Amino acid sequence: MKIVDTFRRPLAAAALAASLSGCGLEALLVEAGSDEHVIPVTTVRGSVANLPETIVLTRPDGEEVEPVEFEATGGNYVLDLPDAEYVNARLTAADADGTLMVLVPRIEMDSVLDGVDIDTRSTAAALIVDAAAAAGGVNLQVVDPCVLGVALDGIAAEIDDQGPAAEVLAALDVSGPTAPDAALAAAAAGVSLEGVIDPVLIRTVLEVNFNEGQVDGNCDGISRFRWVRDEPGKQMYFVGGLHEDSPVQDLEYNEPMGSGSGSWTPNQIPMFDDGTNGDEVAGDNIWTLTLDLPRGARIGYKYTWGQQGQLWTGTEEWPGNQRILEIEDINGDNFVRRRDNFADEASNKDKANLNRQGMGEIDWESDVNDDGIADARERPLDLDNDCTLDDWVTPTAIGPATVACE
Ligand SMILES: [Ca+2]
Ligand SMILES: [Ca+2]
Ligand SMILES: [Ca+2]
Ligand SMILES: [Ca+2]
Repeated sequence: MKIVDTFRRPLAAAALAASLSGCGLEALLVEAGSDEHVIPVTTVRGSVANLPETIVLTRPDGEEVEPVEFEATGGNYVLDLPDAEYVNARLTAADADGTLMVLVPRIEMDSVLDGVDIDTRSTAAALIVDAAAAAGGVNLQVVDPCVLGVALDGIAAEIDDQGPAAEVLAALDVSGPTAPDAALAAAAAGVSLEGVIDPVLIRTVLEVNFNEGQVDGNCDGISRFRWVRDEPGKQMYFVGGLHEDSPVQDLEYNEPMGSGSGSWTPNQIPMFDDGTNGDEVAGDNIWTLTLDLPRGARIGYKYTWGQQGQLWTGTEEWPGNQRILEIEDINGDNFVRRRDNFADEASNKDKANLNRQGMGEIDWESDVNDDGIADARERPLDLDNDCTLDDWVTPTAIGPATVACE
């Protein structure tokens, strides 16, 4: 608790006395000096980079909390709030030149929280969180404050490391405050409000387009049924396993890829085209499998069009060779997303690769089409099937891999 001068804040004291009646604290109030009463408040302190007349606390539901007392001198402020716990609160400091803000994950009841600095840096972080919340359709009311705290720490580290968040800070127009949408979107892509990003595993979303009329890495039309028998009752399966070049060799990761027995078994691991399990659109003939794999692992894989338990012949994209993929998040969105066209033999196929710009084989570093993206990595999506990759697209049908927040 903290002493507040009741001459300056008689209303607050009266309200408090009323709220305390019945809980045994009236005696304390009566026995206090004539000009000082014991008022429990929750205090926040820190530096503030502008000259606000007051600082407003807003709860995530939009409710504004009137301060009990506010003082700012020499670039530092003390904000006394009605005694309560505040979760995912926003402090806003406005002056004639603009508005600064800070997001605070948790302010404990009857406490003094120091070091809540309000400046362009905290404002950039708040805007990035807002952009991440908007992009993910997440309301800060339901975000675990521990998760918000980790997200803010991550943004601070990214500002220090000159990552995308630093660009938001550099571009900040404090009078708004606003920042360019592209910079905000790039910084927000790395922010998870649904949980703490798993430092070991990364959500890997593998998609294969089985539509007629797709083109391969040479921009030639693909014949889906060159190696595959066109029979009714089939669906898409995935099969693969850790590659012999993988620095990670924990065999447990082979099971969900269909090679838990020690060898690849086709037509065991179904892919989804029903809008579940990370599949973005039901029934669009783009099939999805979501796996959590170790960051840095290397896998081999291919797709089969078959019936559960069917053998290789007449179901695999092509016989003999495999696709290769390094589990590395190139665009920093906490996913590895790889979309392939079924039976594309000019893409990330390791041997007998038909890309005319290559030498028939690719390795982990190959960039056969010279677009700056290694062929064995995730890549932007080709959204219009013109053989030119267009945009990185973060999956929206499923969240990233997370761990408990502590
Ligand atoms: Ca689909
Ligand atoms: Ca990614
Ligand atoms: Ca490439
Ligand atoms: Ca394109």
